Amino acid sequence: MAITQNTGQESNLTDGMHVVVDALKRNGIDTIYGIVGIPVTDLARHAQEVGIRYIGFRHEQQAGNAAAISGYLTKKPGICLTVSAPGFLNGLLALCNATVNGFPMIQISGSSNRNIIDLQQGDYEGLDQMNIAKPFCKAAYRINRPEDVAVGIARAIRAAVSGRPGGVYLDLTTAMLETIVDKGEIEKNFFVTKVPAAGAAPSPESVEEALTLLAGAKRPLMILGKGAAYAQADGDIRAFIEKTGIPFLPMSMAKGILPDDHPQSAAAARSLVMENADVVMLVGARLNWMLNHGRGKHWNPAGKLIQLEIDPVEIDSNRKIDAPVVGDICSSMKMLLAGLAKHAVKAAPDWWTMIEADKKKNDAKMAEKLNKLTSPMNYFNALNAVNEVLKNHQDIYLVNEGANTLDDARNVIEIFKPRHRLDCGTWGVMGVGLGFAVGAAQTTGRQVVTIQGDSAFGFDGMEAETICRYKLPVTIMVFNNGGIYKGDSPNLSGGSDPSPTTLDPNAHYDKIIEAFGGDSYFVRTPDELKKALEAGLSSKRPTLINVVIDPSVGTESGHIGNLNPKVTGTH
Ligand code: ADP
Ligand code: TZD
Ligand code: MG
Repeated sequence: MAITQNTGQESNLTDGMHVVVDALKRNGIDTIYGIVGIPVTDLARHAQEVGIRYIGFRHEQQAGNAAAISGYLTKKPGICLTVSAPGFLNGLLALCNATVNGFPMIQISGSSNRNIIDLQQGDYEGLDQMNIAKPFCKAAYRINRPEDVAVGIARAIRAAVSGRPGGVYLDLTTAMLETIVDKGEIEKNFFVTKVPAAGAAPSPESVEEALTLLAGAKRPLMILGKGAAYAQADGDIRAFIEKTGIPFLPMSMAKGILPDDHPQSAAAARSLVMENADVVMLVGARLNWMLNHGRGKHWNPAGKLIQLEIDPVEIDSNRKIDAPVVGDICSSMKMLLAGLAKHAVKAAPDWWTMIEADKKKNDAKMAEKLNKLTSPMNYFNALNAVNEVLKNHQDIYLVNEGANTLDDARNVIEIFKPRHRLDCGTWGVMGVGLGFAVGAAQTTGRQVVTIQGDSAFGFDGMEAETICRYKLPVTIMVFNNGGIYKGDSPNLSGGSDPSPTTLDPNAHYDKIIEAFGGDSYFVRTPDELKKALEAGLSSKRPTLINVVIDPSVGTESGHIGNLNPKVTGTH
């Protein structure tokens, strides 16, 4: 397909591809993340031509991750563009991950013509993409005619952002992209989608019931999840917590809705508050595996539950919810806040006495771990160095993936602003790091820091080139302990092959960014780490720091070793 050059002569005719680009632009899409090839190369070119920023990646999964995190940060669907079959499949993991996490994104993929695919006649990069995408996304649509572009894009945007947000697949056939149409005919039926995600209010009765339950509680607790962060109800959530004195626990990506050093954070007394709370209010957090399904360890079986949730089907999914508040958290929090005038909701002083004592004890234990120097470094003294620097840069966005590198950083690195911690999320998936970093840098215009395990970095590390090519202010930290969880596991055969969890502890990941013109550091001590991080942040240049971590200090599977099968047999 040739590039259509602007000849200066107005024609009444256009084609499906131009109609798609114009429709994206008019629907407020300002960025496309993708990889080009047949049949979407010109689509990216023309998007760039009309002022949409196009960011070209090295692997579609990362383009998809960038789109997904941009959707999470903005409540507008991020767009990932892929070529047919293999490119489409490479993007699919990110689309599915977005759906699982509730991030709005649209994967737009070029596809082969239906006549060849449907008769299975063997096309170049031929695959029945829409049917393959369906189980992995929230909705899938195909646009077969240019006159359907406005409707097709409206459907995709609505599906991505309404209700529980998620990933949408949009299939564009080659035939549609090259169909010639009259501009006037297209314009007659063109529209831009309005109010794609209406903030549905909960029923006033459900809000009353929740407040009555909370007012009767002796030991109330609020658990904030990434649905609360996504909703951007930051001010009302904070006001409700501060007015009622209720302790709160943030889930990983909800850190920063209130700053981690807020006096009402119960993060340092997590087990105690979970075990003793008599009423727990979940705000945009599912009772999935991350909360032990609301039962067993750390849950008070006699406790009552309130759940603020947009998806009615989520309620009672794991355990009875005593007071469901189904609606958009923005509306729900406003109504709850207004209801405080009538309901005396207040955390009792003796609840806080218990919490304070536990926090003090646990904080002291943690301080000891953080300040104990070792050589080589362990996760705690290395992360402490990072935290001391980042405390003075509260605007930066943090991306975090790995096992120990993820779990320990979640506990050590303080987050002070909403949506400033982006991580592996609901699936614990590796390979989101640099895609998220690019998406966050592009979407927010701010600096991004990543903390990635050496294994995690292996899944997305080539995007260091993308970061350098677009000159993004990203500082990558690779915590190199020479392995998955640990670098010193034995090969059970006694042979010389590395063990299944072993990677190279002597690897110089820092060299990778040098190939693309970025700045590199190799650090062995907390002081060196601090200096390197400060340098990366002040230069605002793409930077990679290889952080040497003791291969022996990691824990199998980080904090979730209990999820491994309990294998007791022998050969
Ligand atoms: P976490 O992993 O932080 O616990 P989850 O992803 O499990 O969070 O849960 C987030 C929940 O928030 C999902 O069930 C989702 O439907 C819900 N949610 C997302 N956006 C909103 C919103 N605007 N209002 C209410 N609930 C929301
Ligand atoms: N593949 C994918 C896509 N996601 C995964 N989560 C895994 C494999 C399995 N896995 C984990 O759950 S954590 C992890 C893998 C491979 C890497 C842990 O090693 P790391 O971190 O170097 O990133 P630590 O600090 O060594 O624990
Ligand atoms: Mg590792």
